[in-house]
Amino acid sequence: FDAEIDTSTAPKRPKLQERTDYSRWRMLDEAGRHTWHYLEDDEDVEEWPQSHADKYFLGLPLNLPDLPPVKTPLDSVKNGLEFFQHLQLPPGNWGCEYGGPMFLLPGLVVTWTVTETPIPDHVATEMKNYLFARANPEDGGWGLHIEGESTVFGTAMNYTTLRLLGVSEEDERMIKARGTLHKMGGATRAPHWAKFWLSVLGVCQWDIVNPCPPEFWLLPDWVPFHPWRWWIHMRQVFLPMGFIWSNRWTGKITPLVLQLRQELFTETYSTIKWNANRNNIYEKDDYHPKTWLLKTAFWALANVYPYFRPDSLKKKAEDWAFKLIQMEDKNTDFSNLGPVNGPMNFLACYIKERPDAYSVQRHRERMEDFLWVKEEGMLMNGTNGVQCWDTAFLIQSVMDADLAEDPKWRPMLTKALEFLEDQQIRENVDDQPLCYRQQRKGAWAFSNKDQGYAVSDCISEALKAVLVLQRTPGYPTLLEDQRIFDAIDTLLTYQNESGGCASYEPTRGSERLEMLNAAEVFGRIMIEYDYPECTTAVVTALSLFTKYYPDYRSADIKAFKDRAIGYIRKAQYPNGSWYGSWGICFTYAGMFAMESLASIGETYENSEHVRKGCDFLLSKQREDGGWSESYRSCERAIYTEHPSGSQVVMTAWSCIALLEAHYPDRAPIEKGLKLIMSRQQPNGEWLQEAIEGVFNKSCMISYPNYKFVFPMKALGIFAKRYGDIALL
Ligand code: LAN
Repeated sequence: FDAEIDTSTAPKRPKLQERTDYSRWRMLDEAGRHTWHYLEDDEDVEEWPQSHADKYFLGLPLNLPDLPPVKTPLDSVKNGLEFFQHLQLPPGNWGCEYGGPMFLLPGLVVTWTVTETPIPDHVATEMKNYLFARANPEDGGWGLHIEGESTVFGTAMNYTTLRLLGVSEEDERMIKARGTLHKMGGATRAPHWAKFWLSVLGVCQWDIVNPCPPEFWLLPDWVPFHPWRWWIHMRQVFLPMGFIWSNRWTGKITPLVLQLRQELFTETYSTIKWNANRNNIYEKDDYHPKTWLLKTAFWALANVYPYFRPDSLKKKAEDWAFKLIQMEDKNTDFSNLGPVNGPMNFLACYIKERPDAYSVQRHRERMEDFLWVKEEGMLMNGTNGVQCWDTAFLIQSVMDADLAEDPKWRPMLTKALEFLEDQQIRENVDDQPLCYRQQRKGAWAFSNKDQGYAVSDCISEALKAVLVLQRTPGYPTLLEDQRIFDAIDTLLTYQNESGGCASYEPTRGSERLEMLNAAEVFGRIMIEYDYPECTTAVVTALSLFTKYYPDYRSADIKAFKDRAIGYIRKAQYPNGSWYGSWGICFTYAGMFAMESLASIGETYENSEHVRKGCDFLLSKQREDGGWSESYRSCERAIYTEHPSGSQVVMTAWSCIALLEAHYPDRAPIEKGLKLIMSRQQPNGEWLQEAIEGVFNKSCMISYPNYKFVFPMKALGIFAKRYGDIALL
């Protein structure tokens, strides 16, 4: 391989330290764009002091005073707010780490490496620390997410990442991880995405990657499996992946790449049969085994199609795919939909345009938006933040506690309202039909408007917050009626035939497309599905809207709600529960379901569905008054307790559900709230417990602000309903 080796221009590898100096990290929030900065210069440190939020995120002591002891639910909410207000960021929003998935950093670090982007020492140091902190203690490997057992995906990719960051192969932790990887069969048994990244890096050869031809994008739109019909996360990853795959592009083969070829496999590199390993996958990585149809299609695409693939067609497909990549870049100002397609689009631009092109530079800058520093080190977030989502919930919690009119919280809430005002998406994207985007005018995204992807429930939650808060005495009307109507118009485009709502778009393809799910590690990802949480959030928002604007599109809204409620009833399991797809799991969906049913007047007294829902939740309440649900619930679709006992967040969700249901006996609710209150710290905070969120059934993701917003919401609703009576 000597001829291929190129050491001349390879970027110098970062110098790793044990730790960085945590008093030098700062998080900058520019209108909801979060980036972390390491101040090497002492003068900068003085000029830009660390905020409470910085310290909190970094796990440094805040030294906030103890607050008066709590007796009543509102005492507890007030103490919670007292603490949480310190974490509000200058534009008015809240921030948090959004970690969990363990497959994101590798894509970024491989992209940085092959695009010869220098990795600052402090970044490499803290990424290394995070990855080691999150290695599984027993075997030193990594799983798909932070709570998962070791897989080839997690272990091969994070091992490679650490090597690219400058860790020696002789480090004891690396020896252990390598042993685990080899025990699982080595990187030839990795799933598709890992094979893709390792081929980009030059550690695997492209023949090991199942085909992802960009020609799919040239199919006429009526074709039932055209990518425009796929779930947006799948098609937006498939897009740059197809472009890069078609180019069979590989970075420079450096000595480190050659070393990795020795480290990642159980066989000698030169004897590996790349073709033959395309479908080789370690059992634990194979959450969604490929269907015979997909395997046959792959076989034909790999063995037959190349003989019929004229260069002109290849070029046409690549060009069109690149145009679509450019539209995505333009529409998001290079933020991109998420942390998987972000680095891939970056690489596609690097391949197609000059390394010093604007697109490459801007992508390089945008990578920072995904990074986060916490006490364990630096990680890559699942999105470019949780800004709009968490801010909307915080506003709702304060309103539910009837504290919005208290002058004490007015400045905080006014800022939060200003943030949501600023983040409302005002226009549809350019070339909307051409790049298959959904209407978004008037909507909110989950993170910020730069990313700009509307989501049904993100619109709903933000809208609820804005609607009520700006009608509360003492608050400005920042969104005039037309802007509210824009949000409603967009929201009303989200309904499926079934009456349910999905996430980013109404469902565009058949469930049979799941037969083409090639990602292996995730289930049910190919199309949009109806989600109880999304549907219920939309219903609640529409109900609230009609209270304020009874005349606007009232017939459409009524029809929408009737059909949505039909879906919600149908989606209830025979045992009375609803399956949650984005939070863990039945307690999360139960809360949304009860809220939405309450919003149309259905409560324990008059609804069989609500009664069954309450009975289900009550059957899961624990001795200590709390609820505890493990992420295993999501994988198994059966309520599963978390081994570490009651959890504040799930207890709050269940209490909110029972309160919304007007469950007649307040004793179990009081018991739950007592548990929540007893877990509150003297300074008003709640501590992090088990992970709260999930996606694609198998991958967990953290929502650290849930431990604030939902307990406060539950306590607030209780106080409003029963009075602020002493519970402790
Ligand atoms: C999210 C985060 C937010 C979440 C809610 C708004 C909570 C949900 O109700 C609707 C779906 C949505 C928007 C959602 C979809 C999938 C995301 C974007 C994520 C779980 C965060 C990370 C995940 C994304 C797919 C991660 C990248 C992985 C791939 C498989 C591409």
